[in-house]
Amino acid sequence: MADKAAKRAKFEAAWDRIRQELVSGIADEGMPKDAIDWFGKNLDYNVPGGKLNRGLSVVDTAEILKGSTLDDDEYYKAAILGWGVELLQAFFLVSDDIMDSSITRRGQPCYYRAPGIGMIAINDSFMLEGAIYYLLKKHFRSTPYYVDLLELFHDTTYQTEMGQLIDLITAPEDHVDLDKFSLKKHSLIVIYKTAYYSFYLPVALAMYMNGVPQSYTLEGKTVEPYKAALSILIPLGEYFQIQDDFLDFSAPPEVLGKIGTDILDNKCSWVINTALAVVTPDQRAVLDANYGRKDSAAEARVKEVFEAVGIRERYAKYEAEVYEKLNGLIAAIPEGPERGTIKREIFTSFLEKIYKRSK
Ligand code: DMA
Ligand code: MG
Ligand code: MG
Ligand code: MG
Repeated sequence: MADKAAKRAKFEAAWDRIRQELVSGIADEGMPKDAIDWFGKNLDYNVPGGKLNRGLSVVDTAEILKGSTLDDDEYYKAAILGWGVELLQAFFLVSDDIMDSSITRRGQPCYYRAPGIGMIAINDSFMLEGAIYYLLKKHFRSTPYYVDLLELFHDTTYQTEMGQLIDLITAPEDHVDLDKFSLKKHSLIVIYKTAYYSFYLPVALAMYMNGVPQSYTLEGKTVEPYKAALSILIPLGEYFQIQDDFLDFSAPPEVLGKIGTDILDNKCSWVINTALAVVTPDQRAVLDANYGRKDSAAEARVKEVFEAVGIRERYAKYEAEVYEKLNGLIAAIPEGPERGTIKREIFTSFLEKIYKRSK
């Protein structure tokens, strides 16, 4: 398999072609030049600049399932699905940054804060979502799995929106009540807002594209491959969002590409929940008085408590344990040499993309 940089370059080259198709698509609708240019800038600002873990996982999974290199047509199809996930991610991030009052993303101002954009970002986020269905119709309408792709994108989008809803209403701006938080609540939030679209979606898309059926028999046992995939990818996604929460508190913004806002935003993050479980009454009083206040001095006092209870060591311990646990779950997946069946490498390849990440 090609090395990481070459894979990324190939996937990015497919984006140039997809971008061209999308821009031509709105030109064909008769949109004026200023609208076509605006849409092109929306795509350029929001779609290509991320880590591309989600998009690349579609291509990687498609290749693992096929068992050999994808031909040009297969590669482009997988890349369209991969960039579809990246478009969905861009749609969520543009709106998430408005709702979270975030400042920077991918090392530049959040889109709604870029010059001349403002609340037009809301409609631009909808157009990023619409672009997915334009591409699916154009390239997959005549395939037997078109409806599966549509349903998967729709269902996953709805699940993510439910997750964003519970994330936001658990973090009211005007009323801090740390008693409302728990690791159980956190788990529900992150499974819905992150795990389905970031982990299950890319793998399931590649499975549909490769004709993986709903069930098959392996060594006399019935396997339900989409359910088996979900049973690994949901805990994997939970781990990924716990990393996101920890990095929000701990990572230098110039490495992370974004300035953390979870403490100011009163978010029910892994960090606050882990601290709440071990604080002294005095530390708890500091958290009650300072968490979720739109004030950087209050934020600094919260961070001091996080350091004092050893959040960094607790996170390192969590990461080591969850890595073991996930590898155990992956090892238990039934696997055979047959084509059209799932392989453990799909999941190890995804896990290795995120293990010990620093951004
Ligand atoms: C991420 O939640 C979830 C979605 C659907 C974007 P978040 O606000 O923690 O993400 P980030 O830290 O990237 O703003
Ligand atoms: Mg956010
Ligand atoms: Mg958010
Ligand atoms: Mg975050």
